[in-house]
Amino acid sequence: MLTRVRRGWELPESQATPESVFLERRRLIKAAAAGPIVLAGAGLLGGAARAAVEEDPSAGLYPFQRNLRYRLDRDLTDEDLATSYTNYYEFGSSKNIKDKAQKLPIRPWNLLIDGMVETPMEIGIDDLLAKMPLEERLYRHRCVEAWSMAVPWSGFQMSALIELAKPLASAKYVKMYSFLDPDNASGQRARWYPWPYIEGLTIAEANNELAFMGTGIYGKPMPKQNGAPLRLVVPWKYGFKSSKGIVRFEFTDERPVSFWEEVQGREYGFWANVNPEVPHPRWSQAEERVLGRSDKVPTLLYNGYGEYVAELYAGMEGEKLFM
Ligand SMILES: Nc1nc2c(c(=O)[nH]1)N[C@H]1C(S)=C(S)[C@@H](COP(=O)(O)O)O[C@H]1N2
Ligand SMILES: [Mo]
Repeated sequence: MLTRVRRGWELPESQATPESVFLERRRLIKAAAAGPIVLAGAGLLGGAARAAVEEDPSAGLYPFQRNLRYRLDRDLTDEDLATSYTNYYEFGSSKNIKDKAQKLPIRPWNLLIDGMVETPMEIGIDDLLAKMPLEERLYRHRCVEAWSMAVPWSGFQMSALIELAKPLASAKYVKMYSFLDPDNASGQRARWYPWPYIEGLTIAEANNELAFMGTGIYGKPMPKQNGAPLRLVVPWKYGFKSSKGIVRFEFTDERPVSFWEEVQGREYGFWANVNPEVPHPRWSQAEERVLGRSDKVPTLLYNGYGEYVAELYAGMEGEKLFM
């Protein structure tokens, strides 16, 4: 009989018990012990392996300790699927952009934090990682195209970044800019799109405990096709709000117009909260196709995260909260 030891992030949620935390810790300790040997050995590695180590100096930080507060109601999506069926229009409009995305250089990667903040700053991704409270979270992800997945994200709570940025009291929104690099991102040579990709949240949304900055997935650094080295993860909103390849956080008192809102404002709005009862103008949002499964499951209001976020929208009935 073939048996295989599952790693922590492969455990279905039903098995994510305190025991898995213990096993996770043991694995972390082992990984830490192995760390220096791996690094010392890097000098002996062949060119390709050495290049991999050099390109992502954060690799040794993974995996992060899982935060068990965030639970799933379904199994994790297969890693190969979640990292090969991806939306990233900077590299084209198909789901199969994995190879093209490898062209994007992700070091050095500097983040600009500016606008209505106490002191604007520029910080390299690795310096930022060193300052942030790193953890792993299991979240559902619901694309506006009615497919969904459930994945372990590595990263940090966005509120820690807001705290570092120190926005002024007058700032109401954080506007996120993704990279602009048409030489390496073939999709950005399509001039009819308003590059760079822009998204935004209210400061209250960004400070909600669910708002997460993703730096990795499945216990490893983020693959380029999933938005390395830094992406947003806001699981109660349609997937397009979760910008990949972010380079700038601008604090502002003006509501940002997001990429898809500018492309097609009749179909995509600023809030984009998940709601099965509000159809997209061209299709129903009542159900979703779970990647890797053939059946469909009902979509939940706020993608099932209402207990965390519904209060953010109290008294906003006039707004188009669900598109
Ligand atoms: N910069 C950028 N971010 C993006 C997109 C994009 O095209 N460009 N696509 C969005 C959409 S529509 C979805 S569903 C998610 C997909 O994330 P995944 O490929 O990691 O599943 O990324 C979002 N972030
Ligand atoms: Mo999406």
